[in-house]
Amino acid sequence: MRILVTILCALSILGQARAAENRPNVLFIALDDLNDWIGCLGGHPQTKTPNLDRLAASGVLFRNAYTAAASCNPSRTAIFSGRPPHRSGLYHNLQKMREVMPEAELLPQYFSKQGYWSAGSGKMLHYIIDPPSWDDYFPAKAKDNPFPHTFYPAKRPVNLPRGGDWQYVETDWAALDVTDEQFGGDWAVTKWIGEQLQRKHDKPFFLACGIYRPHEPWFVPKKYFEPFPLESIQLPPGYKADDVDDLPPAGQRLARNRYFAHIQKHEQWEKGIQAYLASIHFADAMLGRVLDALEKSPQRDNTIVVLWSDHGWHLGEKEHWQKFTGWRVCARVPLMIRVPKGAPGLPEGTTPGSVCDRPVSLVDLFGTLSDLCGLPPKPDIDNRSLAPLLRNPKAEWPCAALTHLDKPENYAISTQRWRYIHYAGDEEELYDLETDPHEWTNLATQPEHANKLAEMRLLAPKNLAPVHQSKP
Ligand SMILES: [Ca+2]
Ligand SMILES: [Ca+2]
Repeated sequence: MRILVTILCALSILGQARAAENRPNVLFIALDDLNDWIGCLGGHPQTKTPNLDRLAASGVLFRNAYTAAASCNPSRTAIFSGRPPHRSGLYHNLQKMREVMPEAELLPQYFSKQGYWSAGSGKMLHYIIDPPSWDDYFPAKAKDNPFPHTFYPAKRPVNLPRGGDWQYVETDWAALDVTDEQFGGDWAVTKWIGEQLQRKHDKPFFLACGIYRPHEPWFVPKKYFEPFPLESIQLPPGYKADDVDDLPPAGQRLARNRYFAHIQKHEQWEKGIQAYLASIHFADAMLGRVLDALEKSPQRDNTIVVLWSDHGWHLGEKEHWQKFTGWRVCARVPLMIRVPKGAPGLPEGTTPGSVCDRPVSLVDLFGTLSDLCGLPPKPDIDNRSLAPLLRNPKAEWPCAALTHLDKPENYAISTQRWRYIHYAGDEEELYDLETDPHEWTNLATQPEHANKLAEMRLLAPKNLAPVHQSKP
């Protein structure tokens, strides 16, 4: 009897191992601070992103994907924990993830426990690795530093003078006289990721590639500046001079941060745009190295590829420079997903060249990947899966996407056509994307839109978690 039980146990373990072996790999790629200035999203006419475009063309491109939060830390924490800010209480960059959610099992650890090898490189969480969540990390899991060595000019700032203590030290731009290899940083990250894709694995992998550009500073090798001569630079298509006049006071305060005025004062608006385009072009080239490595990999036809950015970025739209806002230029993100045939949650795989306009949130990537890979749903999160949209991008989708700003009462809600922004004190904005894709006309105060405004209010999140306070 005991022998029989032992044999059955062994067979069961073997069966589980075999099920894990047949599961698809996941290549999880993040870019940092990338808005819609990529070819296939059409955000800026001069941008050069052949590799983002080829990845989008090979799977499903989401054109109405939104971040759960408009800054790095809460956005990334929501993606990795599957819990949005109004459930976790993590709303802004100064909060420490492990103080807010000490026990949370993050995406890579969840995959690891299900038989995957989980590894990563570069920025995935907010300037930490969180070592217990991973089986391996480059450059050094033990040091909890996600960044390989990166070249920096000796004398700083290079171009944009410091405006004061309020100015982020990395807001600066320059074409560097170095090769990609000498620059290091994302080049080293993508080299290591490429090596992992090429080598043999005895388990399926969850491999996370964090490309840091176009995050500031906008320093990249000079060849990436060359396609964008300064005299040719076009201003952001979403800029309108008197755009903030129809915003409520909270919106106006948020819009007019000091950066854009400072950059204009020093006549560097075009230089900044040029450097952002160059940084995107560089990030795209680094992505190309990863996609090329996957193409040559024995795992090519058994790997799900997901690419996202943690939030968008303003370059003068609404007199704003940076992030932290609820407008579409900041809340909307690139998202593309390619699923190979045979994935448990989508056996037919995705159809190349698909485009989806349904409003989706990055917080659903956790549930989506569990579903696609045939893992059990995680017990303590919503587990909404985007698989129905990956199967049919025009499928009915009764969900709106929620984007939080820095506190519970400040948020934006996105449906396919409408956008609603709410600030503490019940100040509101309403936009119709069908007639106004750049959100130039705030309809919240116009009586003929009162019904739509009331409809959007009904989508507001309930039972908002307070901002989690660290223990003294
Ligand atoms: Ca970011
Ligand atoms: Ca306006």
